[in-house]
Amino acid sequence: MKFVPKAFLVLLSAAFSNFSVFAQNPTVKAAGNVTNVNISGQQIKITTQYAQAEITVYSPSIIRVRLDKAALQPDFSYAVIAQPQTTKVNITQNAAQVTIITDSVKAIIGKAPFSVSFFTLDGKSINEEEKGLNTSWVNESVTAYRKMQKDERFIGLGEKTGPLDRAGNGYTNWNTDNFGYAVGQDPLYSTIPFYIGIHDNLTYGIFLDNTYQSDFNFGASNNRFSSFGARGGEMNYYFIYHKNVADLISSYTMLTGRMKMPPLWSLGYQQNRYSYYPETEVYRIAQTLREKKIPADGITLDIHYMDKYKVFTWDKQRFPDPKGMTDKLKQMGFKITVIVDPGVKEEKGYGVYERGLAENIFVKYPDSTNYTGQVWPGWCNFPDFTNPKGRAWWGKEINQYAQDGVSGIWNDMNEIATWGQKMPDNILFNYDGRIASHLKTRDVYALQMARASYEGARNTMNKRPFVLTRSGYAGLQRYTAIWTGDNRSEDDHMIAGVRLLNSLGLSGVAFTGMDIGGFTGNPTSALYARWIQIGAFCPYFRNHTAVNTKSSEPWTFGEEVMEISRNYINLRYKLLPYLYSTFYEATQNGHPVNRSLSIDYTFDPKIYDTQFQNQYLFGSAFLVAPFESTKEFGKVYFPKGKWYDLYSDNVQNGNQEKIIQLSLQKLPVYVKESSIVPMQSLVQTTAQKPTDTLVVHIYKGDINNHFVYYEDDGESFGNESGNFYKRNIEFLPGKRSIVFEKAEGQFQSKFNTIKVILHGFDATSTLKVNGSLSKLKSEYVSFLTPVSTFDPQGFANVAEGHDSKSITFKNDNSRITIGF
Ligand code: NBV
Repeated sequence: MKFVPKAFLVLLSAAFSNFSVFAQNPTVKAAGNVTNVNISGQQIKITTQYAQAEITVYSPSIIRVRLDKAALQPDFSYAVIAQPQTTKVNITQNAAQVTIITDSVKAIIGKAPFSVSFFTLDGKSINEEEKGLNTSWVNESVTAYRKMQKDERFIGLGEKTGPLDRAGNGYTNWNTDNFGYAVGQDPLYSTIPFYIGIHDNLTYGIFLDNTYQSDFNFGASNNRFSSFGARGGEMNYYFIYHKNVADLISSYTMLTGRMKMPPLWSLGYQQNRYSYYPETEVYRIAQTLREKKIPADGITLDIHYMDKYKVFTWDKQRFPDPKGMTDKLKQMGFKITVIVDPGVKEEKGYGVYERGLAENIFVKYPDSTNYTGQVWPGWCNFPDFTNPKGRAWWGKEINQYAQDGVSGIWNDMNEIATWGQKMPDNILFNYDGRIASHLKTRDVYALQMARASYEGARNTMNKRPFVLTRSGYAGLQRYTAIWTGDNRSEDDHMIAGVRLLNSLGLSGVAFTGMDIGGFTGNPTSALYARWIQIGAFCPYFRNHTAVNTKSSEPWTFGEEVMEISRNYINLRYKLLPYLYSTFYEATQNGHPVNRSLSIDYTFDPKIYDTQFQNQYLFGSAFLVAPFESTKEFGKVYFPKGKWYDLYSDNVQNGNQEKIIQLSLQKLPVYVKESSIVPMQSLVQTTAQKPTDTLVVHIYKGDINNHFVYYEDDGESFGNESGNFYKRNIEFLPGKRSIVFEKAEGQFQSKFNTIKVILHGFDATSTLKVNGSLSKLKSEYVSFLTPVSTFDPQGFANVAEGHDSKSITFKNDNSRITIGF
């Protein structure tokens, strides 16, 4: 053996075997031991040997942890809008630890070395520091290592591909343009660093609010820890503890905000392609939709409407009179959404560019020259949306669209995407007065663009704007809907898309969509039909396809596919009262519209099975089982409870799997027992009034249920000051009653009559409305329209309906009790 100096051996063993000197490791640095603790109300400031920390109680269920090698910087977040709530909390300390106890959770801050772990009040471990690894830095990169719990599952993290249960996988957040992405690609377009951990009948959430490139490791290639971290900035996370996933989403959206009521028209069917032009083509699409009786509310204009792709302009050859066109389309019941890209062409005399230069709002190199990158219009400058002046300038430019009668703004390419897909690290952003590099700003750029679009549109359009974005960051739900970018016309993309929307829903974003039919390539007729069916059960329902692909309107795949498409779009329109109320719920508690089964059936291992992980609830009532269009049979898992087949009313008991025969004409959809589903008559556009009867379907079951029915004018901001109609509807099997509580709000419902349709009730039941006996009527119920123009054996069967009972009464807004 060669001679090794003793001192060196001592050092080596200190670095690798003795964790207490871990902090002195020259490559991996940690906080070291606590040297000072300062408790003030709900906040604790801590100094350690090598770091500073701040722990703040935000609510009984939310505790925030900040940690940095240097002193903590002034606090600032683009995502979090909540302030800490005054919370009853007990903070004590001894030589070894500081203990924080709220009404919901206990946090223990270890002193030697500094560590943070969370426990239930009765001492069960929820989420703990992984001893020895702790939170540490490698250069500027900071990572929190948490102990991997037995059989721990991980869900959420926003727009991430992969399985519902993310255990065993790792992910990166770095907003990226991904034309025709692979089905398992990571990262995609947007960043939501919030995930939910599940183990031992416990659920918790972690939101890492750090806008640098971030990384999450849920046990990929290791069985020791899960970790989250970022390539710069401070360790800044919110730990949330609740007994169920739904409450975790509520607390997360309490922090990062909830969506506002969308315009009703944006929930209707949207027809889109890259690109419809000139205006006669737009009229042709609108007219054909009407002629073929395919309900629709929106047409979206992609980049070819612009003059040489210059944002805030129109190609005057193709669209000589934008206002005239939007007016005419409005008369036909259509609203126009236009695409906007952040790149502003560098061109003398182009007003938008000149005004941007004058306001000095473009992103800059450190030598104060504007950064120039190439995209659709050629060489462009990029507005700094993290500069309040930049957002205000953009907002004013939106006024042009408002004047032109545009109703929606579709924010594309905002990752930022440029040709070559490489932006220099050193370009500088205002970051609301805190000058930051591209490394810190990239992942929030799109959020701030969506904000500028929302605020600009809100100020200039006088009506609720519809805003859509491709990229974003945590909190995007406050301003915008999101779609999942350039998917492919392939079966596995359709199914993966469902999981993307479900994951976004777990991460606080309710208003989500994917390109129905697929963006790149051409779908088969069967795939198109299946995708439209699924689209009818997605929050944002837009058909879209790339340039140079086949036409992709519902009528281009033959008569049968058109019938199928129409049937499901019809159903979507009839479901609007249910859907609009479900969106209202999202505005109140952040719960998504597309609900992964992990929300309600968190501890049922079956729902994570790859065979069943794509199933979801659309709102509270509908269990959707999406299958590839190529399959003839599919296996559905019915979670606990009873489930009605939407089409036949046959009842299926839960806690079991069932193989079903699939058909092109029918998407497997089931209704949960005790569900309350308000519906309306068919309309061709939300601009058309339905008949004045609200039809409320009640599915008999053994569990209590309630549904908040919500209505307003669908377009103004009056709802924000009480101009709405809200009514709690309860199904109480124990009391054998259905209760319509007194209506609340100043808005007069458009429905003068209420018809209750009873599913699964005894045909002989007698009903008492407010105590007096009422006669039930027979009712034939079919959710799909019977069609007999072709293939009577196949398709007509799909309209299979069933007999039910109904009762009708006047909607006088008073409390009504129906006894059965
Ligand atoms: O603006 C054209 C497309 C648009 O249709 C698509 O939806 C976006 O995701 N856009 C991307 C630009 C690049 C397409 C290759």
